Amino acid sequence: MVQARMEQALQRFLPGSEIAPERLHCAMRYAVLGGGKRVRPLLAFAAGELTGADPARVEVVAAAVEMIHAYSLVHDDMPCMDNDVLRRGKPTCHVEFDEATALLAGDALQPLAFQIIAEHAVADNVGAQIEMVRILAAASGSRGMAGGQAIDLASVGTTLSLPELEFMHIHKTGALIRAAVALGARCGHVPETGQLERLERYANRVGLAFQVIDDVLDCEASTATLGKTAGKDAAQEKPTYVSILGLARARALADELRREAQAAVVPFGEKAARLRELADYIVLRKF
Ligand code: GRG
Repeated sequence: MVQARMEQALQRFLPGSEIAPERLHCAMRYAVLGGGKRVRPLLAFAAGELTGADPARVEVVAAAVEMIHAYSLVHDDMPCMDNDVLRRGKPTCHVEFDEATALLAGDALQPLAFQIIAEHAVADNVGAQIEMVRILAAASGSRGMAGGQAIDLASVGTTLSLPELEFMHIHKTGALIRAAVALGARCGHVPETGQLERLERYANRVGLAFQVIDDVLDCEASTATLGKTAGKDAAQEKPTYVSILGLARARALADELRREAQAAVVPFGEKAARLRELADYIVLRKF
């Protein structure tokens, strides 16, 4: 099972809590281990299945993506951003430790992601491996996730059009999801251009569907089910798919995105079965 395998891999890649500086390493482990749906690793493994990738390679890139994801959650939860106290059913990192330690834990998780990709042979040649580092860097930076977060912070209390909302989420949530698929696939036989385009279309639709459902669940699910504070978007006057479309149309949009994602990988046949299943999971999930 991918989740169990990832837990073991992440345990291994993260510095032990007995290694100095112990408090920082404890905070990094706290942020990454023992929680989370591991959606991005699941996507990386499914994309790797499509290209016949060695799971030992996929494990490395999936762990790297998950470290970037965990760092983003730690920073997002801090008082200067979303200011939340609950994440994955536990106190957020800055509540459990302190703000400076949480900031540093995020800061240290980010380079560790690139370090593990650099230290393991995840591709057949150095050029392909550097390209994988580039993909993760671009997805995380100002024209990827961090840029999307900046747009998100600036949008509080404003109204966004649907295309503006989509632009924000293609960056904030979508960039790392697309990177997970791209990196997982590149651990195997590098797909031809047409195949890569299909995979990118799949990842783009799944990334948006993930966010639409995140917005829906923020309205419909409880804090206990989500393991994070529910109802925050409305309380903070954030523009969301639900605030723009309403619940029913937001769900319908997620379903349309799911069907588009699945259609994009039909030509791959059985090799894409896991990717199609994950599109279902992302839209039908309850938390
Ligand atoms: C601080 C640079 C920086 C970026 C933060 C990802 C992000 C950007 C903020 C998280 C806040 C949020 C609600 C984002 C929308 C969707 C999302 C990424 C949810 C959390 O991801 P899940 O559901 O979390 O995969 P788990 O805990 O399951 O890993």
